[in-house]
Amino acid sequence: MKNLFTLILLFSLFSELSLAQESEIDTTQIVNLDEVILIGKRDLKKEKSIKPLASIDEYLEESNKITMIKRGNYAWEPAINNMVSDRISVTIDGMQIFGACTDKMDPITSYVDISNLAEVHIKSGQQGTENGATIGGGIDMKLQKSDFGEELWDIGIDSGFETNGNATIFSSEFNYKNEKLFSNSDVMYRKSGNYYAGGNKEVLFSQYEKFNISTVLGYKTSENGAIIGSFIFDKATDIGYPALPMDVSLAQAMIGSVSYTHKNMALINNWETKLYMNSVEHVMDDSQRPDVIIHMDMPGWSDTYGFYSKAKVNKDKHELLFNINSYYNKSLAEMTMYPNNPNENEMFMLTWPDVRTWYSGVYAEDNFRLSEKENLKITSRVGFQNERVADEFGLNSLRIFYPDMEASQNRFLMSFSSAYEIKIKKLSLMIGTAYGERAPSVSEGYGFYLFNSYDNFDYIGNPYLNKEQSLEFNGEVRYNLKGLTFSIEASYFHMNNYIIGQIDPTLSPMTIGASGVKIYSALDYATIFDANLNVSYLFLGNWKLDGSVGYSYGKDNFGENLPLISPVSYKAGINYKKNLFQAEINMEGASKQYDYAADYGEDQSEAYTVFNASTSYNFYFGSHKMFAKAGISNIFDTFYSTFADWNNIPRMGRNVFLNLTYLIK
Ligand SMILES: [Cu+2]
Repeated sequence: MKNLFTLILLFSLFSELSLAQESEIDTTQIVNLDEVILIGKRDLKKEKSIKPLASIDEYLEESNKITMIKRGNYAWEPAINNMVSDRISVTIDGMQIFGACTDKMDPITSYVDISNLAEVHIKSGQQGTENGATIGGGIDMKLQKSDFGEELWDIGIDSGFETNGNATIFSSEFNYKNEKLFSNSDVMYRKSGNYYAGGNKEVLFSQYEKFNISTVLGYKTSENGAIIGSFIFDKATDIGYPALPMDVSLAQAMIGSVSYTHKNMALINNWETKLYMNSVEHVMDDSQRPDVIIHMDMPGWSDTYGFYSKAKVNKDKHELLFNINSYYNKSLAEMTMYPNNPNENEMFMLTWPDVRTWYSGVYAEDNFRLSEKENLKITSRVGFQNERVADEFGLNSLRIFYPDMEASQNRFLMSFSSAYEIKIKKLSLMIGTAYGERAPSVSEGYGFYLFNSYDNFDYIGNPYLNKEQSLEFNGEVRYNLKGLTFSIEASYFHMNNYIIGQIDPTLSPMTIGASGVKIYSALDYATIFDANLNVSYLFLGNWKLDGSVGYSYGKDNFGENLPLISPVSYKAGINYKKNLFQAEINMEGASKQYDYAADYGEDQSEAYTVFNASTSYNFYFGSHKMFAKAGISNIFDTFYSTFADWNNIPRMGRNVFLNLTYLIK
């Protein structure tokens, strides 16, 4: 808390000092509900503190709406409004894709790399339902695509090095376009050894290696029509998860799509129809770990086939968007246990019993400009979902607990949101309300003895769970004056039938050493509240000051704390930019976690503050460009772990990095 006050004091001091020299930039605009993170490793104008070759996870962490849950140095799990995987919708360019791990080791974000992407759109709560049902919000990662035009090509070569973990990054890309054709191709490779926490403490099993290749091809079929195909192959191997009892020997995805886009038809400005399929394979591995009592093989597979067709219509004061989508997913995971005693039998289980999920839905959105200064945005999604357990053995296993369980079940899912925005001089106000529903995930509905190392319980799914329902209120106030931007945003969620695991004392665990068995069940309700305060200030022409403070609150219906809710967190930075040179110093930290969820197996995280610095320069050699960025993170080599670190694994200590990107045109 002391740090926080120092920070606020510093802010007011800076504001006082530089009030006389305000910059002329006025960024007043109606509140934008969509936060966009630009993924531009070669966007030379970018003044963000991030490393250009940072992982997608590090880019996402820049967002105030997102926190990343960490089980190691790879494949962090994004949370929006303090809600993770099952409660949020994550898509790649509108395509549904689901991880193949029963232990959430492979969020969708781990199957792409920044070389594939142009930007990431983040929408909070029910504003994020364009691509699927959600409670917490939606993340859509937009693929990098050129447009047709005058003939142009470029080649990019990038490399990065980091001292902590001896991490190396190489990537290369080739882009071409003309009036009829475009293509974007890239390869990316990352490798890191074990990283070291503050005080030079090695974090064992935190290494990884990743290879990604992608290509997008566009062909113009007529004046207004185009066919675009995309393909991503992503393969990570030898990934350590220091927070978990197992590692991953292979996490691999193939993600493909073909789409047809037509522009400027009678009423429709843009109409895109896409067919897609993707296949994910995930293989867990405990063979590197010492003292394993029973070796286990735990592979998982997830295949998804789908389509969407979306149309944008601008008519009078309405900006309309319609999206019809459908997908079919097949999730299968198994576990084989090999006892050390050769006289005992191997044990085989289906942890995900080949669950087939078929979803079809319609989304509509209207952005209605009521007047020069007022805007009303309404969104709605209606969907139908069928789930079927396709494997007889898996179904019979679940029938041990649910003898009358049917193989198949149907649900209707609904969502609605509205937001009203008004601009009064330099002030923008937004208030919104929403209602949404989600179906239980595959693990929540059909999981079979899924070990959770966070609370040390085996989890069993529950096919009789009701839909989770969320009532949401949100608001935002934004104030712009010359170089000063100030905003506060807040969201409140009241969730009925809140799905969470509850102890069943009559059952004994399958995992040796586990504390017991939890069955997914529903609380009457739970509430989550988040608020964010952001300030940015441009002064003296070249300087920029940024700061943010976040507050969250989460309780169940007994008044007990929910797990994985952030304590008070803060960030502040000062940036200097002149011509081709840029430098920045920033700090980030959090208070002690006072409201931790002891009842759900969580322990308290301590307060921390870390400091980072970086500098960059753009070099021009004729038509060639080089962008160099160097920096140091966790300057004082602080040993710390946050509320979002699974089983308190410590974060990275001091790290010096250098990123070079070279562009030939
Ligand atoms: Cu896994």
